[in-house]
Order: sequence, then C-alpha cells, then structure tokens
Amino acid sequence: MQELQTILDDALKSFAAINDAVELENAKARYLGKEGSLTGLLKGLGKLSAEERPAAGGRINQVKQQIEAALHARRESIQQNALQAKLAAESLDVTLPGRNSSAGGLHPVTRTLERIETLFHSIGYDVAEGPEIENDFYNFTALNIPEDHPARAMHDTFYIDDQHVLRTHTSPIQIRYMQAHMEKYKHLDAMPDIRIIAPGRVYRVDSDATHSPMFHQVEGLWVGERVSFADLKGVIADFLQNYFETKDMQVRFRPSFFPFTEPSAEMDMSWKGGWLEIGGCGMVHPNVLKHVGIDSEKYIGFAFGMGVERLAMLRYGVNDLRLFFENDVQFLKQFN
Ligand code: 2NL
Repeated sequence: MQELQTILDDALKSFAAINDAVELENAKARYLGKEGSLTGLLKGLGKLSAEERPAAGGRINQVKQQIEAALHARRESIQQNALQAKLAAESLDVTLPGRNSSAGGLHPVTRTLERIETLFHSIGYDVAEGPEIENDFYNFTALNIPEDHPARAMHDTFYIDDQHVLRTHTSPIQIRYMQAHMEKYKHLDAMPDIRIIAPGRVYRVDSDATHSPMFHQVEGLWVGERVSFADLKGVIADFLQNYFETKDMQVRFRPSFFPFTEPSAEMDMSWKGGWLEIGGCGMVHPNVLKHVGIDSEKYIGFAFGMGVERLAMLRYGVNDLRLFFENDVQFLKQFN
C-alpha cells in the first residue's frame, strides 16, 4: 500500500522537524487522532473483504507502531532539550565574588542626639519626649508667650488649625513632664527635683542657608528647692567639655530676653580664640511654674535650649546646615 508508506515517511519527517511539545502533540493528532490519516485507513478496513482484511490490518498496525515509537522518541528528546536549556539558563557561577551587603548607619544628627542624651543621662537627667503637633497651650500659653507675641504669627509658626501647631521648640515636652510630675507627687508635701532634657524635632517657617523649616533642639530643665544660675553654668560647662572632649572650654553668659525665663541669657562657648553662641538659657519664669501648678515661692529652676544641628556641625566640621537634610549617601557615609 503506497499510501501507508507516504503516511509513515511524512510522520517521521514532520516529527523530526518539531522541537516543541505542544506542536508535537498537534502533529500526532494529524496521524493518530480521531480525524488522523492512519485512523482513516483503519476505519476503511471495514470495506475490505474478509480475506484481505487481516493482511491490510497488520500492515497498518505495523506503521502505527512505527509512528508511535517515533513519537515517543521525539517526546523524550524534546523533554531532554527543554531540560538542558533550562539548566543552561539557570546556571550559577559559584566562582563569582559575592555581593557585598553594605551596612547602614545612623544620621550624624541622630548620633549627636544620642551623644547628648548619653552625657546628660550620666549626670542624672531623664530624657523626655512629646508630640510634634502641639496645642496652643503647651507651645505658647504655658510658656508665658503672650497672645500678641510675634512667635505666634503665621509667618513664624506652622499652624495645623486655630488650636494646633507644629511645635516651634521642645519646651512643650517639659511643660507636659512638669504637669505629670506634679500629678504623680501631689499627695506629698514636697516633690523630688525635676531634671530632664527634651530633645527632638521642631518646626519654624524659615528656610535659607542657615535655617531649615525642620531642625532639632535639645532643651534642659532642673527644678528644685535650691537651683541657681551657678548650677546652670556648671551643667552647661560640664556638658560642653564632655561633648567636645576638652577641658579647655570656657562658657560665658550675656544678658538676653525670653518670655519663659527671668533672668535670661545667651550662652557662648570659647571656640578658636573667640566666642561662639551655643544657645539660650535662664531661670524658669514664675508664670511658667504657675501654669503647671508648681509653687513658684517654694521651687525655682533653670532651663536652657541648644540647636542640635549646630552642635553636630561643630563636632564634625560640617560647614553647611543643608547637607544634613539632602540625604546624599556620600555625605552621610562619612559619619559611620
Ligand atoms: C535657644 C533658647 C531656651 C528655654 C529654652 C524653657 C523651657 C521651659 C521653661 C523655661 Cl519649660 N524655659 N526653655 C529657656 C531659655 C532658652 O532656648 O536659643 N534655643 C535654641
């Protein structure tokens, strides 16, 4: 049967040319499927006479087996090829050098804050925190800042609404701490001294080479029965000597004004043969103590405030405040 030979040749040829599993199954259907050419011949056996049928059937089945064998062999080899391709694609060169995992580090301002906190903690100061969104009372009123004070103006303070602002200093932390302290010891005749620092982010409507709308401040407070300006000077001098790691450190006060302290002073430290302003300070104004329920006849205290970026710039020799906020990794890397 010439036709049978043609089908076989055709099947073997087309299988050999296929390199894809799905295509191969489609090709199989053309010969062995329901509508396949070989199946067609098998169906045709019924029309043959009983004498012719066995021989014809035998030949067709023989070809069918050859086609099936070719099909299985091709299936195998396609599968092998796919596996080889996959292995090649996923090959791993174990001799390549490993990727370095670079460790992150703390921001220089964070390092400075941690240093300040450690130093004050070592002389008995608690480190207090508070919310960055404050209400009018904690940010202004409790600090003896009058309604018409310029610091309350929209152009100096970020207002959230009539009642709320982004804190312009960390003093509200200290107001909250004093209130909580009073609540805690109200059942006693006397209260233990308050000795805290209040570090954190503060916000002002101000932006140029030396001012950022967000910056960091650390304030300090000591309230007790016998706290003096001399104690203030001693604490500040001790802090600056330790912070800058030198005993050769002078501190100087110049008269100044803040609504929340009386008297008030600017603090200068000796630096490269001259003086450098490092913050402000004073004795806590009696009105501030009254606002938190502390008897201003019995208790007295000092408070001070310093700029953290300023301290960081001096210690690390950074000459532009804005570098701290650009977050350029090349810059930041240098501090770790
Ligand atoms: C500065 C000046 C200062 C205070 C902050 C303060 C806080 C309370 C009561 C009284 Cl709760 N005073 N803080 C006092 C004087 C100065 O900061 O130049 N900061 C960068």
